[in-house]
Amino acid sequence: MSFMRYNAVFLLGITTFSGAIAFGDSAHAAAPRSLNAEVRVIVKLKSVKNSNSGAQKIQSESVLSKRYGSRVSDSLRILETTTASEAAEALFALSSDPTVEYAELDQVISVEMGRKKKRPTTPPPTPAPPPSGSAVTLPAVPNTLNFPSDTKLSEQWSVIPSKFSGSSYGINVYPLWQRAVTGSSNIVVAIVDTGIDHSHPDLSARIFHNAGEAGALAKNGIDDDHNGFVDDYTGWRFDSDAGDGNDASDDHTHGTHVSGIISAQSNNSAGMAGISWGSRLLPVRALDASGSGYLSDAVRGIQYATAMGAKIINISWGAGSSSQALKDAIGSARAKGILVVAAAGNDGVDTDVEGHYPSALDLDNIISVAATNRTGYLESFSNFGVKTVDITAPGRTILSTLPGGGYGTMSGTSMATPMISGVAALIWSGNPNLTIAQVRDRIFKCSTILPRTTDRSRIASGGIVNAWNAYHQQNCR
Ligand SMILES: [Ca+2]
Ligand SMILES: [Ca+2]
Ligand SMILES: [Ca+2]
Repeated sequence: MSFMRYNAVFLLGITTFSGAIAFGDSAHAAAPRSLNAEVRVIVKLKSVKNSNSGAQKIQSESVLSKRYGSRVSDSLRILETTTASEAAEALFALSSDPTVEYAELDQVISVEMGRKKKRPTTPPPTPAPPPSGSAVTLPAVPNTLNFPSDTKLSEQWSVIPSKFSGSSYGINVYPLWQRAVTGSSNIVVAIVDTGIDHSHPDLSARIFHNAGEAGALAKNGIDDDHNGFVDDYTGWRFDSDAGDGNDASDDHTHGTHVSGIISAQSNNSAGMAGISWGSRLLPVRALDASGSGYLSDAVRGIQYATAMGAKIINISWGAGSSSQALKDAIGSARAKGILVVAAAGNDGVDTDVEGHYPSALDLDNIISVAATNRTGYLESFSNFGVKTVDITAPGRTILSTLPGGGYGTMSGTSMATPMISGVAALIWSGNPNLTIAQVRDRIFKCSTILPRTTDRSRIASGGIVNAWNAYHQQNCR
């Protein structure tokens, strides 16, 4: 067992707030909870048909609970001990138990929100520099940004044409919007994060609701669709500490910010524009108001998103230790054709050498994402790795939604990751039969080449995501 080391998992955003933000101070000032993952052991039992002993068949649930911990999902149990040494003893014993497939320590996951800065002033639109890298010719547009009609569009450097942003290294999604490629409601993107402010005016119409718990069924205290979750009409909160529940709202900031980047309501004369504003967001809360939670809760969140029919799962956090439970959950998502987009991390390190998970897991349904800035350079905070980091996307001074109806900018691989989720949602909206491999190929091979050779040597695809190219499979390598 190599899971004894304490490892924090961090949400990968660095916040800079702007505009009127209506959430309470406690939301982002709360001290991390005193979660103690060192006393929690994640236990996976062998399935009965694979168990040589068949021991599970003859053991009652009460016996199983006592020995292996309480069942928290179809495949996982959590054995809670009282001290770290007890947990270590339990791990040792479980490692030779023929009924156990594996056991590992749980991990604490917590938000990393440092480097707060003053509100940046929005630069006035400037003439674009000569195009470099991208061979796509933007269509002629009026010299004012009047489509989509969102009032903060001019602050979104990564999605507007270079003539307005002054950068040739945005994601080139604007010409798709002009041709009415704006995403399909059939594509559900699960946000496994701190929750979503589902009443935000730029998000409320974009939330996926469970039809099996609709109307009067949403509050009747009954699991009407028999999926194991009572009244999960608007997502689910996985919280081993405070208790699970059907309130997946966001009293931090991070999950709401990630969500807006993907599919904030657009062309509604208000706020911002999301990349794939026709697609829908499934709120899966696994981190709380202090930005802390257990990895096992996030694993359960991934299992839930898989069961609820998500096509894409956005993971803007990471762990320092590998986890078989995490790998299993993403492997099960793969079997259902689900793409997982994962942040490469904000440590400024090579994750080929220093592990970061799930971004560096060896699964072909994971796209790991580094962060670039408006000059197309890899950000100094961004992790990299020519084997473990696939692609880059803008992750510096990104405007998006915040709880309470607000907007603000954040920087981090957390913000670059939903750029890829949004572009993948657009690709699938117009090409629903593409496989994960085909979508990955388009995103990697049809990307804008990173302008610096040093950056190209650190990223597998060597590129910045280019939505137009990927959607049309043009200008590919
Ligand atoms: Ca239910
Ligand atoms: Ca119900
Ligand atoms: Ca809007």
